[in-house]
Amino acid sequence: MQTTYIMVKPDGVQRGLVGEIIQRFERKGLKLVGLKQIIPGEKIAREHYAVHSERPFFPGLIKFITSGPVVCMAWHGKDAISVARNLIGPTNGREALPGTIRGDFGMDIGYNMIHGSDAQETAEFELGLWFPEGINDWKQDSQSWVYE
Ligand code: D4T
Repeated sequence: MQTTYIMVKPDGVQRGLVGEIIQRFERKGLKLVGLKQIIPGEKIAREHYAVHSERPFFPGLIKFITSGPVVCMAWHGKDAISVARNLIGPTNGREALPGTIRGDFGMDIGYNMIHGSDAQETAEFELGLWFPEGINDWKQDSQSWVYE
């Protein structure tokens, strides 16, 4: 079992896609263990995207991610990290297949609506960064009909 960090970015919030996105994770069978809306400050944005700090798109990326509210989520389940990445689709919406979130709603790489952790270590780092208060441990009864 894994927990992954998922975030609806400012473009997804502005476009009113929060409910649509949450529904896809919920329907898949993942368990919601953390949810909140925040307007990220520059410090947390820079920490989150530290791996890209030398890339030419970094300043624009920080400006974008701090431009308005994001919706921070933690989702738990079997192989949750790769399952979530598959629901999200590849970085560029024009190349993402229909059926994925980016494939259904996105066109440009800079406005790709959603972030999902890409590995166990990054998930742990990002959950600690965005949910310093911790996430919720609870039993969802319907999970016994999701996993055999
Ligand atoms: P995130 O990290 O937001 O889930 O996206 P990906 O994992 O799919 O993609 P990424 O880390 O390579 O890129 C992070 C973030 O930067 C934006 N970006 C990326 C951009 O604006 N221009 C670019 O050329 C690239 C590569 C989009 C996502």
